[in-house]
Formats: sequence, structure tokens, C-alpha cells
Amino acid sequence: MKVILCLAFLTCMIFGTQGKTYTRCQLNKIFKDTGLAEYRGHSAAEWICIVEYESSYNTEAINDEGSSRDYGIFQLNSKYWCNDGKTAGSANACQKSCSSFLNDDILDDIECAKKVVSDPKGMSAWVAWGQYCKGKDLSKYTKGC
Ligand SMILES: [Ca+2]
Repeated sequence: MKVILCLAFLTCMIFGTQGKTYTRCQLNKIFKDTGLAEYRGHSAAEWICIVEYESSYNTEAINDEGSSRDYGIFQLNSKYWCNDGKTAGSANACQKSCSSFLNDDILDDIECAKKVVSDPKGMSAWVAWGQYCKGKDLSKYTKGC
């Protein structure tokens, strides 16, 4: 009985979490299916590169930026893109709760990322893009997919 209870508990622990760590090939397919790949002229590999450096493919990634926080695989910021209820003057341009960027459904994250890149700053909104992705050979990100 103890063993069964323990197993049930472990199952809950594993499946109860809503986050997910994607592989680069899973993202490649999703980015193509959703039209994020080639959106505003940026390849799937560029987007995967951003995800690698921003969140290590983990949808549960949160980073404290002092007065605001970055959420999810694209590290969308609570001052500009989503509302986490504790960021003064949040623009919430994507009209989303930041917690919705931490679950395993990344379709809403992708819609918000499209909004981010449509802003005048474009891909430069992600510091990692300029540092590690822009103008680099990114073929490794989609290799074998
Ligand atoms: Ca989401």
C-alpha cells in the first residue's frame, strides 16, 4: 500500500508540472507550423538560437530583472509583454498573464514573440540574438531535423 501511494505521488509530481523542455527539432517543426519561421524574415534557426540562450528550451524559465521578470522559452518580459501582477506600469502588450508563458503550450508564447519582433527594435529585443545568433552560422540548430 505504501508503495502504491508513493508511486501515485511520484506520478503526480511528474505529470502535475505544466512546464516542458523542448528539443530543437520539436521547436523547428512548431515554428514552421505556426509561421514563426520566416516571420519578418527570421529563420527557424534564429528563433531556436534565441530559445537556447534565453531559456535553454525550458518553458518554466523565469529570470528576475530587478523591477520586472522574464518568462518562458522566449523570456518575455513583464514590463512590456505580459502581466505578472507585480510589475509597476506593465504595458502587457500581449494581453496575457505571464504565467501562461510557463506552461507546455507555446502557441501563445509564439503569438507574443511575433508581436515582439514586429516592434521597431525587432529581434534586438532579445540581447542574446545580437550576441549569439545574428549573422552567425546557425545550421547546427536545425541539423538533422
Ligand atoms: Ca504558453
